[in-house]
Amino acid sequence: MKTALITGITGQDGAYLAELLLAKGYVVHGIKRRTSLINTGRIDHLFQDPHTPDPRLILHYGDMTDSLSLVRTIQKIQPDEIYNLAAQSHVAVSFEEPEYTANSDALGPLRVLEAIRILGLEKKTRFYQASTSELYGLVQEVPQRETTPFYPRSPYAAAKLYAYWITVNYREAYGIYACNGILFNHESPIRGETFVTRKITRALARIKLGMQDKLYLGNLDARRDWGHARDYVEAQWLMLQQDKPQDFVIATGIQYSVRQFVEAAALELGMKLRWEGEGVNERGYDESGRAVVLVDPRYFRPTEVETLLGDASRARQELGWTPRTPFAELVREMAQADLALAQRDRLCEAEGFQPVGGRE
Ligand code: NDP
Ligand code: GDR
Repeated sequence: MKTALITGITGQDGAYLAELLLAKGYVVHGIKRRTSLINTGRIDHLFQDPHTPDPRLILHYGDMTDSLSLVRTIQKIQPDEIYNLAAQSHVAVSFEEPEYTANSDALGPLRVLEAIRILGLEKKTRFYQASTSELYGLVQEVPQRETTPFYPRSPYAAAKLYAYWITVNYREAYGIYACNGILFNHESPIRGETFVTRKITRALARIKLGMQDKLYLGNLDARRDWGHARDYVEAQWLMLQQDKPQDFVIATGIQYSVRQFVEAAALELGMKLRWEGEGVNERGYDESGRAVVLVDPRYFRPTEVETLLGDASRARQELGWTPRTPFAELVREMAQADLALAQRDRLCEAEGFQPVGGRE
């Protein structure tokens, strides 16, 4: 029975990966940070009472900015595999919190790699680093593959660039089985609510039910290669099962604009959106002429990544990995899940209860 440690287990990918590894028979440990409200909602369905004998999902308090907690947990668990998913993962927020982003996203992975070394686990523990298509930033080649030069465009991407290279360096310097998954955007019904796809499906569902009247977005022309998180965590696992460690691009090879995502979600929810004009004044109107989608420059980024498109040929050839969920299915799953949540919230409100959740 293999033992895995997932940092960032309470996040989108952490939840899908924990589910996958438990299904494969792993003992799964996760690091969660202290928060003032319990935030294990995404993994509650996997919860195992720690009082039962030999639970297979065990959570530990820790933080990517706290070396001691990382060393202590890794020493205790002696994991076969570490999936380093924890990060301040919001690109726009990284412009507001650049130092914290560097601490958690750049130095965090260094701390984990150094813990493997300090504890003498170089030959035992395999390491996965959650690298990102944001590394390509101002793109130098289309589509982007493992050999495409990087050009980061945010404090987040710059921090992830350090993490990418420190992973390569510890592989070469100390012989650690360490690899980077260069994952393009991947989404799901449990995507954080302030990433654009989830923001769109959540808002349109609420607009449809009359619980909200507007959706403010930033750059509608940004293009992304969007896949499903469920498919992408499988690639993370596959990367740690090979004979030799390598870095892989994980992507669908198809891109859509933010505007196209809005249109696909509206179609799925049976809402007709009419687009008018060009540029920042552009608005979407519903059938009765009500403005629904508006551009708010507050959501523009100081430096933007306009377009990303991945080529996952190496993953297909060497890992046998291909994405399974087409774009329309991803949008459908997200829109229907958010419609169900909006219906629940509306029922709560009608009965005089405050729905759970917060606001951006
Ligand atoms: P999420 O934002 O959903 O999850 C991030 C996780 O990291 C959460 O569990 C969060 O905890 C935890 N975390 C954040 N800061 C710290 C810290 N200082 N110490 C400990 N834990 C921390 O991200 P995703 O699941 O979407 O992404 C997983 C990883 O993959 C991230 O590193 C992200 O940068 C990277 N990535 C994501 C892509 C995507 O499209 N989803 C694409 C490419 C890379 P909490 O729940 O308390 O906030
Ligand atoms: P991204 O995802 O920055 O690609 O990072 P996000 O969904 O935040 O933005 C995608 C694109 O949409 C544009 N956009 C908006 N974005 C947000 N969040 N809110 C808006 O209102 C809005 N309007 C337009 C953005 O400008 C951008 O061009 C995600 C994260 O998961 C990272 O951690 C990961 O590394 C990359 O994907 C790959």
